[in-house]
Amino acid sequence: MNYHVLTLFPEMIEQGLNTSIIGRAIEKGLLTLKATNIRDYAFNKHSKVDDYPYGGGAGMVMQAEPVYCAYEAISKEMPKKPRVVYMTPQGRVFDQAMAEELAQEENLVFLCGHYEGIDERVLEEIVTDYVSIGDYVLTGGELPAMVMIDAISRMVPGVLSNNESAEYESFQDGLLEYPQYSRPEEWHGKKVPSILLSGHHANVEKWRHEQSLVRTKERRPDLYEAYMQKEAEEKSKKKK
Ligand code: 6GU
Repeated sequence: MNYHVLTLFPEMIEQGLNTSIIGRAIEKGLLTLKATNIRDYAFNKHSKVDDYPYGGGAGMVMQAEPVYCAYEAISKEMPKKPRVVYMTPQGRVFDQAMAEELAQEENLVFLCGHYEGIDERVLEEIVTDYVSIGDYVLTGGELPAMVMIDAISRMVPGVLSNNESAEYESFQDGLLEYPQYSRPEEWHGKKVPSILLSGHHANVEKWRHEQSLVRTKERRPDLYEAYMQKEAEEKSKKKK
């Protein structure tokens, strides 16, 4: 997987993703990450990349040409036109299924806007996917791009160790993860559930699944409903 981020703050991307699991995957050559400064493609001597919005209003708009030239410079190196993800609160909300789908791509371009946004005309020409990370407003697209890169990278083969990618995880089957415990057996008067000390693997699995259900129902009733619906559908399919 090769990530290309078009941004006014390349150091933010590079600094944010060079540690821990993602940093290790880059070192191993499983991922590449290149942040391109849109300002390097400004066409005036002051390296200005924004201007006032036509029609008036608050703030500044990122101009089309520098964004387009930055995109052209990186995409001409690629064998086919890449998916270009524009980070915007007006996009489809990012989720695990989208992370899994995007992890199949060879190249991914993330376009990060600032100010009041980017001139619509260049978006029409280069953007393939409009994506939001949730219903709140951020000052720029860099943090969302980093969030997406982290979630997508986990789905790239080899990035997680076998241990880390162990089958049971939040969202793997649409349920939240069960609670985890480590030593000591008793802490602040609280004991580890005795079933986890029993060594009875099947009972442990059953308990964890029940805990996942209880937790999902309590904390994410929306996911719980979807899970129950899916279960019911699968049961009725089997009957037929
Ligand atoms: Cl993807 N970008 C920006 N700028 N703000 C956001 C967002 C994205 N998702 C939620 N808020």
